Amino acid sequence: MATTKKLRNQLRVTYKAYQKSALEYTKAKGKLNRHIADQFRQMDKSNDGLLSINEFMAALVSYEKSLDSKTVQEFLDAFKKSDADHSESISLQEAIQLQYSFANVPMDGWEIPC
Ligand SMILES: [Ca+2]
Repeated sequence: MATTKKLRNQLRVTYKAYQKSALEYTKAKGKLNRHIADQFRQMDKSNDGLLSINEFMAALVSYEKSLDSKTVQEFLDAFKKSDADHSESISLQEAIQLQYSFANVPMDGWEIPC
């Protein structure tokens, strides 16, 4: 019986830590999603909910002042990697998905950040 009580206590303590971590994980996802959504909306000059290659490059050129051919190629590669469905544009979901991929975190579910 002592073992059962000990294991039950261990389960309770671990569950509390799990709940705390789950809450922090949810908050971290929300912060990242909102940040990417804000950046995305600033880059989406046509307000169609998609980033064209022109919008993507224009935004990155404004961030990175010293552009050489290597940097431009890196931007083009980033665009291609972001455009998961090969539609020649990036959706907000694709933009967020890429960040989860870089963070090595699975993207479980999708909701539009507010
Ligand atoms: Ca657009």
